[in-house]
Amino acid sequence: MLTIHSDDHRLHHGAGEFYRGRIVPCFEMPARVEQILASVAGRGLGPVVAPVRHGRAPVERVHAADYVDFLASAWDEWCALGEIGDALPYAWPAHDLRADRVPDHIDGKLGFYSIDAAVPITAGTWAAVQASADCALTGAAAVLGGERAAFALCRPPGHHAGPRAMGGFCYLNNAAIAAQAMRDAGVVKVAVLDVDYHHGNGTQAIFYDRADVFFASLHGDPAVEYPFFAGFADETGSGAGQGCTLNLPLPWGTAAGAYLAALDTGCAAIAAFGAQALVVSLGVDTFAGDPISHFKLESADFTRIGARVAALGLPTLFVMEGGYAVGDIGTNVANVLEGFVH
Ligand code: SP5
Ligand code: ZN
Repeated sequence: MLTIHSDDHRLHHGAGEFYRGRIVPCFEMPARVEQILASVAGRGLGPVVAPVRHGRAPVERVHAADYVDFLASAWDEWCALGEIGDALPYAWPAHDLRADRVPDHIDGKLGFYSIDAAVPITAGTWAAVQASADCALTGAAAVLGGERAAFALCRPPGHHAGPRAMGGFCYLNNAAIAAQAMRDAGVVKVAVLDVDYHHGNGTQAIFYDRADVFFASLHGDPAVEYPFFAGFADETGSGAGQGCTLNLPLPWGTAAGAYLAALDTGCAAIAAFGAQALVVSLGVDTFAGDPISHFKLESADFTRIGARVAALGLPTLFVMEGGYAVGDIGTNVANVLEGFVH
């Protein structure tokens, strides 16, 4: 299987994120990708190639242009304040506040264009974010070109980023950008299967009212888990997209048996939808040893996930999302890919 990877991910390394009243060191760190790359190479999973630059056009097929402008200029606007640390938001247009106008000041923009304070912007963030999207787009092109599957080793991740908002370590929604690129290349029906521990609220929002992209997600119950405000079972799509969103929230402590049963439900729905290509939002933060999550999958279970995804028989693009047990992340990701191939 082809892996697409860029060293530019290292340009994004936030110092901290806001959590329970304190700034804590970022869980989403460059070492994650280095570990995955080492495992992919060690298992002999196939060639690793650099991404091709695709520019803003395919990004703006799923994100608003003003949001992309914000990401591109946020660091410079922040530095103009004289700040030397990372940019982080602290005020949001929630509930009855004015969400119909974009603030002029960067502090206001950071809140307007975000859903939480786990998205530090550093000097190299925009370069890394673009490279991450390019990995997904290059992977999509490979699959469109006839590859059975490809693995976009994206960092930063993407599935919490909506049309006009960053959040949960995500800036551009790499999986959604890739799925849209497949649509634009003529694939009539595309499915996104999100197996990250957290609900892919951004991906869901991007495709919620559409009948051409099916979104299925297995995740920690948002009643007790980030992102808290999306991912419930009664969210099933709207308008033409009614029935094209499937949320499978699972309780804390979920282990392989219940997880794989839910995965079968998700895969059956994707098959029934008639998808012709598949994008997998691949998070391995479902691992029992993950420091921020509460599922109980063991490393061997990831092989079984890969095998079940392969059984769909679809051209498949894996897009890297979360997973924070840095010592095990390479093993777990390689297990999914190996399970798919064998
Ligand atoms: C892509 C992805 O997996 N994003 C996850 C964003 C999760 N944000 C909430 C983090 C909560 C951190 N909890 C720390 C627990 C330490 N014991
Ligand atoms: Zn996650």
